[in-house]
Amino acid sequence: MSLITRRGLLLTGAGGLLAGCDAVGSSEAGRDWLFKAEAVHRSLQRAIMDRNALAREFSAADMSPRFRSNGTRNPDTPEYRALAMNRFADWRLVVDGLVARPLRLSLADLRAMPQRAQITRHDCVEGWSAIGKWQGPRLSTVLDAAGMRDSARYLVFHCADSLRGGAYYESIDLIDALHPQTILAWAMNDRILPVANGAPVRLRAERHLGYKQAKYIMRIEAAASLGAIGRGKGGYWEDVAGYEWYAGI
Ligand SMILES: Nc1nc2c(c(=O)[nH]1)N[C@H]1C(S)=C(S)[C@@H](COP(=O)(O)O)O[C@H]1N2
Ligand SMILES: [Mo]
Repeated sequence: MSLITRRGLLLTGAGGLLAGCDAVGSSEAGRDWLFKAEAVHRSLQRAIMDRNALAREFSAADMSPRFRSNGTRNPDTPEYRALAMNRFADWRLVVDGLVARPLRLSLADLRAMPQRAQITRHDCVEGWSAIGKWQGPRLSTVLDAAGMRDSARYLVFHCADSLRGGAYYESIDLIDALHPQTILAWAMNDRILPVANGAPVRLRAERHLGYKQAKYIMRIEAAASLGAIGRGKGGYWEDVAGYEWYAGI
């Protein structure tokens, strides 16, 4: 119930405001109303929501025949092209910031860790969903290896691509970072993750909307706050378009 209502709000709210042609969103009063309704929903949802609850998992029969790509389809920088040419053998995932042991992990390192696979539904605020299968180590396994410091509150995902507003990045808090379904996916639908969907590794934080699922991850930074990163709102779309940082579903 809250899920459907919330999603409805996100679509008519954020989408309408962005497009600038939504009847409610285009008037000053309507805008106030939308933001107030949003805030009420957010606090209600937080009050009744178990942050550790699992997102629904589906069976292989439910998988979408095709999982589309959205946003960047190829970072297409000289650095990324060189990495892709070599099938990401030279890529290293940097894990740094507020950690005891900064890491540089290869794809082989990530594949050697205990793996989790999950078939889940991805929901994009632009109005489409797809069910896909994801596999990779849990983010918590990687964070355990790095040893997070007590001062760490957020994990920031720095991506290889840039859109018009600058470099893509995203962030989540520790509850989501340690959630069992939060994984660093290097495989999708039983194949190596394609470039269009975020190769070599993307985040799957299954209790969140699509824009939180950072693709093309180059670096994971443990941070005490988000204010000094990007334009301070915790993510690319949060910074440039006012998307909510907490995009729980
Ligand atoms: N680095 C990066 N991550 C990203 C994006 C992007 O443009 N760049 N788009 C986001 C959005 S809005 C969605 S819906 C999903 C799309 O994932 P897909 O390309 O696998 O469909 O990735 C998210 N993560
Ligand atoms: Mo999206």
